[in-house]
Amino acid sequence: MADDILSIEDVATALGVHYMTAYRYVKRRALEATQVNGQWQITRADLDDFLKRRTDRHSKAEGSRDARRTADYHRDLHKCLVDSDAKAAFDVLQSAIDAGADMEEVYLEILSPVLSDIGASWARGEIDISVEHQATAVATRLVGQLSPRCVRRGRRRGNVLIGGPAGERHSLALAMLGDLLRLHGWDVSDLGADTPSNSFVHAASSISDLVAVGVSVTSNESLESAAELLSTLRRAIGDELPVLVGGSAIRDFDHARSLGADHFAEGARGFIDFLDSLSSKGRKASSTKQSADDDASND
Ligand code: B12
Repeated sequence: MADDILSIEDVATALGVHYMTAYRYVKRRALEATQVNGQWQITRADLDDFLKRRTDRHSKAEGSRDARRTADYHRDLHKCLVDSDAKAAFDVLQSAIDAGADMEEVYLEILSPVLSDIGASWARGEIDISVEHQATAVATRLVGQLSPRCVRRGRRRGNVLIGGPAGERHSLALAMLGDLLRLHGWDVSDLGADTPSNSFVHAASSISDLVAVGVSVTSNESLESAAELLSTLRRAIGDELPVLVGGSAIRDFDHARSLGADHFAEGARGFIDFLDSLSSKGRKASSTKQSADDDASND
């Protein structure tokens, strides 16, 4: 490639980010790129332009963030959840949004870490289980209030089915995951936690235009039922449709494989990247088919 034409790998190296992150900038059209013989190419000028816009955006957001940092939101939200004060908790998130946080940041960088801290305090015996339950009830209300904001207008990209295996009780993780996928243009059917395997199969067989299935495992207690669900799904729906396993109880790809999954993704962002890579493969396949059809009709 000429010096001023870069590949996604070059861009990832220049920005110091993972390949998939650079790929996501291209897919979201945040970074201009053109596809030549199936390879993405980025001009150095477009990369410079991307960097400039990013710096401008950051300084604008920093300036308008009324001097409150993420750590302050954590501290305030933590207090509201532990005090079971739903109204004040919502106000904390609203002020983060007013200061420029998007829904992905609110869920992944504010609400989730606070829930994690509360879970850790419970595990260390510092707070009673009743406090954790009340905090969870408030968090559930917050997600209910914020969920309608997790929409993306425009062309729908396909359906994704998510749910937890039998015995799994962490439905809030699924609710947040569903919202984050919706933000990226996917239609999501969320079966919630604790879904019997045959209900999963029923849903997977009845949803049209299904692109992938995600099995969410948060508790070690449901690893066994997750393995059972994965093998039931595989038998019932074949191996065409990708079935991913993820969630905070799944350590890595090898762990996912040991449960019988073919795919693993890390966190909601990993799921989003996985779906993006599927849709780009689909487009590549259909454009290859289109050129094959064109060649055939020219013969
Ligand atoms: C709220 C909560 C509960 C609530 C759940 C309520 C509800 N409706 O969801 C209640 C009180 C019911 C509960 C029960 C239990 N809990 Co609990 N709980 C939590 C807590 C505090 C928050 C969970 C949460 O919602 N996090 C926020 C979400 C958004 O984050 P997340 O889970 O990481 O999910 C994200 C990603 O992982 C990803 N993702 C999720 N699914 C998938 C799927 C795919 C395919 C992909 C790609 C990505 C993906 O997307 C999500 C959005 O970003 C956590 C603490 C923590 N560290 O998370 C403990 C925690 C998860 N619980 C724990 C435990 C031990 C339990 C209990 C066993 C306690 C008990 N003895 O009864 C039980 C139930 C077990 C069961 N069988 O399910 C442990 C789990 C340890 C483990 N790995 O086994 C934790 C970590 C607490 C701790 N520090 O010990 N819990």
